[in-house]
Amino acid sequence: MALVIYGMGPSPFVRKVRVAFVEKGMDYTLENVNIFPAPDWFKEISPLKRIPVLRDTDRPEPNTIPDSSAICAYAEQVQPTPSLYPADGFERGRAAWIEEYADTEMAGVIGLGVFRPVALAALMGKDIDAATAEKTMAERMPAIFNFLEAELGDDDFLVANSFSIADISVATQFVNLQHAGFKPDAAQWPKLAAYVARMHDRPSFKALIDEEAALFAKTRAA
Ligand SMILES: N[C@@H](CCC(=O)N[C@@H](CS)C(=O)NCC(=O)O)C(=O)O
Repeated sequence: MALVIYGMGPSPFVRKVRVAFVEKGMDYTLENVNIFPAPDWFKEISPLKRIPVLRDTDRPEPNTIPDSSAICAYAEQVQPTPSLYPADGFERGRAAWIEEYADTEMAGVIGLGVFRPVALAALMGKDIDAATAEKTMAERMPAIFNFLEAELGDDDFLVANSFSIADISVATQFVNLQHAGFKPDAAQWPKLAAYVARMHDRPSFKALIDEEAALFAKTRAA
């Protein structure tokens, strides 16, 4: 199987798919696509003009799947082990809920309120809007941190106390927060802060975080 992921490194959704593939030991090639604006050929395989899109070149066309959740579900089917979805039906539903929470609520608040005004602005050579990021951290992020701290309880992972798509989906959003220079305060959210550090220490995340940190450092130095 030859798998191509179309996307850009700093996208949390592209990272989510790349981490899932690495955790499953699946090889892939990343093909960079700049979506600002999306080229015409890309719009044909991504009607919502969003990244990531997967192409399985071993299949006849149409051989593409857009959307990180759809791509990860496909990966689970073609490479069932290690599984990233709880075996128990109810827990699988919980994992899907946490994935959705990360992909909508966290991505919206972190993406628009923190990552874009600070890290993406720097990457694109635009003025940094630190005030918007600080306001989001003060007014919007505490509810997210509170929710995740409570969900974790005394467990190491978010659902069924084992590593799953829920952890990948949440932890990838925290990478974008970190690129903007923010993380949960360990004094206020100790379990969440330790959890995020643990997730980002997994080889699958660490390799990408290091790769992306170099990109942001290069931009700052330019
Ligand atoms: N639900 C989609 C969201 C993907 C998404 O929003 N990607 C962003 C980049 S992080 C994008 O392509 N934005 C371009 C746009 O909205 O025009 C997924 O899970 O893949």
